Amino acid sequence: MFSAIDMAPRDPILGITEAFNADQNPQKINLGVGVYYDDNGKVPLLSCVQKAEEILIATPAPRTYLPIEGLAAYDKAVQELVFGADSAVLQEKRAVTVQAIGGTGALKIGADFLRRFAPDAEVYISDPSWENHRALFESAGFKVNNYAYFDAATHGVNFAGMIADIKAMPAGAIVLLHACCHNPTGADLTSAQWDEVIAAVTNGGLVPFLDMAYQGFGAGIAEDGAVVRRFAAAGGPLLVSNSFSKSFSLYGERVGALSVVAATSEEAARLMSQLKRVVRTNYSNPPVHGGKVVATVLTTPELRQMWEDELAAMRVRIKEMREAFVVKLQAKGHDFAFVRDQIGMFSYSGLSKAQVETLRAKSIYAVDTGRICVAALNSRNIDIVIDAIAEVL
Ligand code: PLP
Ligand code: TYF
Repeated sequence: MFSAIDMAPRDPILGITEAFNADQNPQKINLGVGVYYDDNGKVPLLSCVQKAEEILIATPAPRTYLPIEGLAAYDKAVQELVFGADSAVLQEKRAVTVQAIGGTGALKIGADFLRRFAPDAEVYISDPSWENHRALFESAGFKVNNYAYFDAATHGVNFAGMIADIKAMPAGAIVLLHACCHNPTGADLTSAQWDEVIAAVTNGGLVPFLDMAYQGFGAGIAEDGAVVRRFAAAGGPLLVSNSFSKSFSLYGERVGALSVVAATSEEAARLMSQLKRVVRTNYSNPPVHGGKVVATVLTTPELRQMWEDELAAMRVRIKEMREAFVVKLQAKGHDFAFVRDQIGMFSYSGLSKAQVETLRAKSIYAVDTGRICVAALNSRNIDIVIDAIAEVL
């Protein structure tokens, strides 16, 4: 029966890393995958994580199964981070949170849950969006549509198109929104534009699903989370997936969570029972280590401060690289000022597929769409990248 099975297409982003790894050039640079590297080009191991692990090692614990919904201290800390400890949804016990296998796992639990209770709804994702959004919701059985998002002419958001598309969605449609640091474009909405989106989503009876994979990489932890709080305050159903892959540099530990906001605490209890059913039939219960590390950091004041400082340093370094990128290209006569206005790890650079291919021949790897990971630039490689881009322009 296996002889007729075709080769599946490669993930376009993770495929770049494979090509990069195979490249023998010692000067090679990977601006493809969305990973934060420090100025030495290394994926950091945060000090707050190391300290939390020291605490965990000093108090050895047996590796029993976690509850289906995950570590209680983790779920609580996630809720407070995402919604704010003093928010009405938490005071009124209307939010439920399950620990998930990264942000991807959170999206998958949400998709399977929605598919069970809204089988006829269609899903809308931004054009463009993270590659896996479409695949995840399609594999859960949904029809996935795009809403207008990026304007290549301005390198920013096509807000008129976006809001018109949202207003045209049928009631009950599921609209996936990037809470901050849009992947792949780096173009975010303004606060006033979010007001309009929240009103359109609420008035249209849509189901918002906020994906927050980069909290803290935009304007700050609370600032980036503000959109979630505003949606929660608007009433109505709400799903939120969040990931600590980037903000804790814990990619391989797979730490994320799905939170769902209900109308009442009684409804919340029913939702939780159904979320647990989804988890149980997928992988039973989540792994222990990453959740413990994150919970320890978030609930230990000294470590929490350390994390906030370390995350701020990552955020500031990315902004410095954006600035350097703009200034250095300006000096060569090229206007990339829009890169300064984009936010988070990525920029849609406007480079064409052909230009990206020419860069690749110089061992500089970007995504075919022109997406570059600004967080992979550093003080040693930026001049090499700038020279190469200036040449291909
Ligand atoms: N959502 C977006 C927008 C992302 O960019 C990512 C990146 O990996 C994810 C979700 C998935 O997060 P994780 O790597 O924790 O599964
Ligand atoms: O967009 C990115 O580069 C990150 C990492 O299937 C990633 O979100 C990319 C592709 C993928 C999983 C993670």
